[in-house]
Amino acid sequence: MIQELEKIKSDFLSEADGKSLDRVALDQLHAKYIGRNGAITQATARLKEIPKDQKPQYGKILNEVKTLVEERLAAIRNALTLHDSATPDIDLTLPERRRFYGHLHPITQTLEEIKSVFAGMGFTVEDGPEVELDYYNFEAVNIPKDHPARDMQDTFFVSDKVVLRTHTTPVQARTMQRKKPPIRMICPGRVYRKDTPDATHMPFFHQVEGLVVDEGVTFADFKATIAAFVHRMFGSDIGTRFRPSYFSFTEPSAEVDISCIFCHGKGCRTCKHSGWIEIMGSGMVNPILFDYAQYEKDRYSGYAFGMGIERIAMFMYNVNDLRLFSENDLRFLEQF
Ligand code: 2NL
Repeated sequence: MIQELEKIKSDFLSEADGKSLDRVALDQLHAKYIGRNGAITQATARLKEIPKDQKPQYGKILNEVKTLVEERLAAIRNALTLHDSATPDIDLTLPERRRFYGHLHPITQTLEEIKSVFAGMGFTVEDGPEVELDYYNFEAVNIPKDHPARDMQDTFFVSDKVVLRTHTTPVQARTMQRKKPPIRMICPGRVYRKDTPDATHMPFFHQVEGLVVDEGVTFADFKATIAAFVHRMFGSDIGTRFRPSYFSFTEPSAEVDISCIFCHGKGCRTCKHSGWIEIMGSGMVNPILFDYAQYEKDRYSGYAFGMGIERIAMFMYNVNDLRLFSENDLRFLEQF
């Protein structure tokens, strides 16, 4: 009986000692010696058949062998675990996983660029509400009660006296009410018009308007400021031209064109073979607006301009459908 225990011990040592075992071999050894039908488990079960006088010695050796097997198996298992965590399965030659970085929306990027150019020329950036009083959106900027722009068809009315602003002009009316000249500001923001979405119309879009009011401000100041803006925004080789136009809040009024950034005036599809692209409306501030602001009409003059950011972004990035900017399709947005 005792010899049997010695044999179990020497068998185990010859199988376990000095060999590099993997997990499968380790599990097999565990089953063979201390599993449910393992040699040591069976030897323990035979304890009751051992004559009483031999029991203490048998029990002692059995315990020694069992402890030895358990300790040895635990040591092998520890070594395997250590090995696994010290050398994880990394293939250092693999290319890194592509990471997803978010970025600014193309409209935001365009807006930030416009803001930085004007900020560089000393303009402040002003903000105002998108849900606006009829008074600031229309009345204070000389759009009279019977003007077609006030039609329910064109404007989202929240109530009789409240609208979703149709332009950022009310921000300028509010700023003039709050501050005395000199004023040198831009106001970027979202505006709303009742339009059915198509490639060139959306019920909301973004505008940047600018306003300068001081003593002795002339149209020449406006031309120089806009030429500087165009050079910084589109390139120093891009020219500007001014065409007569009409806005109720400016007099005289002008559309600003730039020489086509794609064909440099030769004529292409984007500029409809004219060599020019319209980028904004503008003019000298209609003195009627100074009455609302309680500015001295004889003392001050000013110029103002307004541009659609989507329109600018469409030219800069060569995008041909306005809807793409608000659909949030990553296949589109990821290109910027
Ligand atoms: C356009 C035309 C324009 C203005 C906006 C303005 C504001 C004040 C006084 C005078 Cl407070 N004018 N804004 C002037 C001319 C044109 O926008 O086509 N925008 C997209």
